[in-house]
Amino acid sequence: MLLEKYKIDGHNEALQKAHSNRLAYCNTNIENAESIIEKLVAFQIAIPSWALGTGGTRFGRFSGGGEPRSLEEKIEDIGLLHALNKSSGAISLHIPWDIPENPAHIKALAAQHGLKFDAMNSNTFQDQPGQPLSYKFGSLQNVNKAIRRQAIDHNIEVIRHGVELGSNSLTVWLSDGSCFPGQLNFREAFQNTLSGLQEIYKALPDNWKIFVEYKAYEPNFYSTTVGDWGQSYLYSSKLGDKAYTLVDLGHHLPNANIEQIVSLLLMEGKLGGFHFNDSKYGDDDLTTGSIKPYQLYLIFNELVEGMDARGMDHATDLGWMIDASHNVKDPLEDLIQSVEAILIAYTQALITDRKALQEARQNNDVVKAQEILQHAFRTDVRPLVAESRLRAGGALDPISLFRKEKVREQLIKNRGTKTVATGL
Ligand SMILES: [Mn+2]
Repeated sequence: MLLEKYKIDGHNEALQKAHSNRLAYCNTNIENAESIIEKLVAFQIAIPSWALGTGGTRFGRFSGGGEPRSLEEKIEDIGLLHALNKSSGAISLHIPWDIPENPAHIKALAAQHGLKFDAMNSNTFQDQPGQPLSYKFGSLQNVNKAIRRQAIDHNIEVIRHGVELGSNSLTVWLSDGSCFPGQLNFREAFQNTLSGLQEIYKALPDNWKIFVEYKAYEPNFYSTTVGDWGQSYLYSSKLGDKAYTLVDLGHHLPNANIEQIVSLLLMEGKLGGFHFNDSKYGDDDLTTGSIKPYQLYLIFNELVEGMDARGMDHATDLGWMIDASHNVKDPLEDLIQSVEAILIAYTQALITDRKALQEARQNNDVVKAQEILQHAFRTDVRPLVAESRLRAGGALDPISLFRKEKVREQLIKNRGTKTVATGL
């Protein structure tokens, strides 16, 4: 289904007066509001194809109905999302869940919805039907050369699909590791993984990047072969200039200082991409900003500061993606919430008074430094985010419009109540 422009316009007209009042008040406290709005309009967050259904659980899945049944319907859903918020103009595909049978058609369909193809994701953490060799004991790290070869070939095939769609990056997340002491020789697992990644790296087109994603634990509970940012950095450094570390917010041990990790990776020019989500305990894949919004702000504060220090373009020089999905919300409403939380944290980072912060640091004025950060975090910047949506042609209040237009009810009518989208 499509959300007609006149419906968005009607919704915005009804809310315009109240919005203008809030925006005027907001602007009295923010000096560079215009340039912030421009940056927000440019900032796009890729939506993963696996976030459009309920899931994110290792146990039961409870479909909310109307889930997309095909890649075409996934693109349609992200198109709906993008029509509402104008900040979700990219899709991140997972192979083999979303193999494009007819790439030219898929590319054209995405373009109709204003969507680009962001990073491609390979999958060597599951066995697929008909797959000759099993990844039970790992893929690129495997002691068996033929299994390593199969995993390498799969990644090269993912690159090929991505080239056909106009993507220019590959995200590799490996579940490789061990569940018990003694199971693996750590060095051998590292070396096997490195040489596999080197072969995949060789298959990258010139303008491509490879993102090496790390994760502390799960599904392996004793060791993970790309287990933290240091290990990812080691692989990406050894691979070369096209290789970068990817930070997934849920892939750290509890209480890790993610903002510091981000800062140092940026300093070294090795931060490539980002997976947004939130968590209370582990890799919970909850809605971004739902549990620790202050941490999200602190991360964005380092991102903005570190990118500015290197003269990077906020919108294009890192891969911004959501990686979340769960069982109890409408997936599209959930994604609207995640994108909003990301844009709020980004805006708060943009209004942070860096000059004053630098002065406070220079004077070892710890109280002042904290005041500066918390002032930005406690500023209600939602009117600026809404204004950027309005200017880009989106809805002032996407969730209320989604509900008023009964989008989910229509999707259920078209697709049925029992549909289940591919994903975890
Ligand atoms: Mn991830």
